[in-house]
Order: sequence, then C-alpha cells, then structure tokens
Amino acid sequence: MLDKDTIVALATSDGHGAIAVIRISGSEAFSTLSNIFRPLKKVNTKERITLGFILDKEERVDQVIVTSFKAPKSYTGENLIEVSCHGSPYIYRRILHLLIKTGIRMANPGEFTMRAFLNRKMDLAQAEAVSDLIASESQVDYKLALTQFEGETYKNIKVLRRKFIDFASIIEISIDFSEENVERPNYSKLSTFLLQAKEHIQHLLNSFHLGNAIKEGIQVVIIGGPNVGKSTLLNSLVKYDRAIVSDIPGTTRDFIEETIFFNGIRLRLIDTAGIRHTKENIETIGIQLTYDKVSNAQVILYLFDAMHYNTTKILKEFSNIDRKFSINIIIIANKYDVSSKKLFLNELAGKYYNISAKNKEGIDELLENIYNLLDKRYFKSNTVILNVRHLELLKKTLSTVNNIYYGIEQGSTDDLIASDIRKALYFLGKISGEITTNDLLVNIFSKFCIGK
Ligand SMILES: Nc1nc2c(ncn2[C@@H]2O[C@H](COP(=O)(O)OP(=O)(O)OP(=O)(O)O)[C@@H](O)[C@H]2O)c(=O)[nH]1
Ligand SMILES: [Mg+2]
Repeated sequence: MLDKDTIVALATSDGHGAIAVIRISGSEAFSTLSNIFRPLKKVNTKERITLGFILDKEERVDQVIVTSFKAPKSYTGENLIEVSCHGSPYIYRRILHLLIKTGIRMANPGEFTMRAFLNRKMDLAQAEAVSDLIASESQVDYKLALTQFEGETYKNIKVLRRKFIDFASIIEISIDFSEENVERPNYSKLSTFLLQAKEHIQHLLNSFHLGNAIKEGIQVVIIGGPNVGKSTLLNSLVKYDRAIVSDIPGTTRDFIEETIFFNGIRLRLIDTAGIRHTKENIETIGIQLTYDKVSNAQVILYLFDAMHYNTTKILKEFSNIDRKFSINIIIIANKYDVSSKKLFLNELAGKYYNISAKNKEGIDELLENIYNLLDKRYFKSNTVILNVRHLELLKKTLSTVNNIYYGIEQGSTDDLIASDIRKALYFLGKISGEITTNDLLVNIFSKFCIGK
C-alpha cells in the first residue's frame, strides 16, 4: 500500500507570502535536492538547517533555507526536506518545476499524512484530525481538533478494543480446546464490561451532534412579525449593514446568513422573512424557508415591536414554536428607544429582553444570553467525535455490543459470541486504522489539500 516514490508539494498556501515552504519526502529526497541546491558553506552533516542557493544550471533561482529530517525522525517517517524560499508564486513554481525535472513526482492530496499513518507516526483518527486542525477558524474549533489530534477521544476506543481481544482469545481457546481442562470464559465479567462499553459508546454518539454544531457553527435564527426590526438586529450583531432595512413590511424575502464569533464560538446568524399570513407567492416561500430554518436552529431570537404588540399573540407563537421544536427561545422587545419606557409584561416576566436594535442597545447582553443558553459540556470535553465515518462505525459497534450482551443473557453458544466479538473488533479497528483497506485510505486522504 505504501508507495515508494519520492514526492514533492508546496506545503504553504498558494499565493504571495513572506516565505513559501516546499516539502519533499521519500528515500530520494536528499539526493534529489542535491541536484539543484548549492550550500553557502561546506555542509556539516550534523546540522539540520542549511543556507544556500537553488540553481537552474548555473543561474541562481533563489536563496533558500533547507531543513532536513532523516528517516524515521520526520513527519512522514521517511527522509524529508523542507525548502523555505521567498514567497513568490513565480519562485516556488520554478523550484517545483526543477524538482519534478529531476524525476520525482507531485504528491497527491493528503499523501504526506497518509505516509505518516502508514509509517505508524500517527493513527488514522489522528491523521484525519490533521485536516480539521488546518481548517479550524475559531478557538473552540481549534481545541476540538487538537483533542482529536492528540488522540484523547480514541485512547478509550483502543482500551475497549484491547479488552475485547482479551475476551475473544479466552473464548476462542475454550472453543478450540473444549475437550481439555482449559479456563471457561467468564461471561458475567464480559457482561459487566459490555455495559460499560455501551455507556461509553453512547456518550461518544451523543457528543457527535454537539461536536458538529460547534464545528459548523451554532445556528441562531431571528424570527418575528414583519417590520419588527429583525434585519436591523442582524446588522447590529454583525456590526455592518448586511441586510436591507426599510419600514415597508415584507422587506426580507429570502433568508440572510452571516457568521460571527463570540467567546471563541462560531454563531451562524440567520435573518428571515417575517412570519405572517400572506397570499403573495414569493413571500409565502420566504415564510416557509423561515420554518425550515427554525427546525434546524439551536437558538431562536423571537422579536416583537415594543410599540405595537399583542401579548396573547406573542405567547401563542412562543408556545407553538416551543411545542413544535423544543429549541432555546429568547423573546426580545425591540425599539424600546421609542416606546416610552422599557416594557414590563407580567405574562412574559423573566422571559424577554428589551433592546434597541437601531441604537445598538442591549446587543452585548443579548450575545451573553445566547452564550449562556448553550450546552457547554462538550466545549471542554476531550471525548467528542466529529467524524461521520467514526459515527457510523460506532453505531455498528453499539448494535454488535447489544447483540453480544443479549446473546449471553439468552445462553448463546461460544461460537456465536466469539463471532460477534470479532465483528465489534473489526468496527473499532477501522476507526483507529488498525484495520484498513486501500479504498478507505484513498477516500480519507483525497479530501486533504495537496502538500499535507
Ligand atoms: N426606533 C427604532 N426603529 C427601529 C429599530 N429597529 C428597527 N427599526 C426600524 O423598523 C423598520 C423595520 O426594520 P427592519 O429591520 O427592516 O425590520 P424587519 O423585521 O427585518 O422587517 P421585514 O424584513 O420586512 O420583515 C425600519 O424602519 C427600521 O429602521 C429600533 O430599535 N428602534
Ligand atoms: Mg428584514
């Protein structure tokens, strides 16, 4: 499965920058570079970092710094070189071209990390976390990716797998040597372990929904009647005029989405068409879209106009949404700058906030309130799964664990139990990469960027 070609790619992003880094990995890495590199001083073999020139025949292309990592002490576990050149696309493309001309080839997407996995520098779950780490845009994204990369989530999976192996071997021995006087499997011990395993896997499955909400962003949807100031609130939250605001009811037809970060968390704010009964086609579509967005939201901001409102209607809509979607809802009385005083509605006591979207009053408090509503258990947890592949495998493991558990309860044969344990081992092994197929690896690593 491990391709022996020496490969090269740009490791930094394409475009102008202070420096660009070109990475070469494979047994021919050092000899390849020596064809086009002249050190400034005589090379001391103990030194890892060398200053010198990349040459195209005798022409100096660029002054570069070469960092060498001898196998197996490198990211890929192979001989690896990083050439840091000046960050001009013309320069790094010319160097890449010179390297390809010496006979090495361009790396496929994710090929460096795939080699790191195949050379046992990291397990599969860690390798997959590398791409999340690169893609992270907020503090919370980053922390999640880091815990995945450091393998915390998967340590327990490996422990589970090892315990299954222990049980499997005792059962297999007892099957093979049933005539002889060998230890019988201790099924009550296995049952206790299965209950713990079930709990642990269930916890990981539960973490997926929230883990992904964090990664994709917490969806915060602004709803309310026409003209109550939904678009104005969106603009105040994103701090620029993103949505059109006007005093004509029905201004927003389609929904408008913008991302902001608050306390390191990505919030995806969505402004919608006002909810009202209308015969106009386009507006009806907008209102339908609002309902769709509400059903996927984590937080709803329900806005009403402090000058014109009907408490009975607000309460009715509030309980409708609450009943239908059971989502966190924040009720907001907007435009309090023009209402004579801050509203106090007995019926809604403790459930709503006064703001002025137009004058940006109450906005920071509103953000704090949104943040306080979020379930932050998983933000700091180091056992969160983010990966759909892992989710599917864990679901299969859980159902197999259930089968083993009930099998034991119903006095199933050693053979059947052993075969189910092998199944669980197979699913768990596919998460960590202890069991892989070429197709699986190609599928995972092809999603990476080139140079990683
Ligand atoms: N005085 C005052 N006026 C506001 C406030 N917020 C919004 N408005 C005004 O209310 C009108 C409607 O604002 P929009 O933000 O377009 O309202 P909307 O809810 O998005 O309306 P539709 O998209 O039509 O459903 C505009 O004239 C705004 O300037 C506020 O806090 N105070
Ligand atoms: Mg609007």
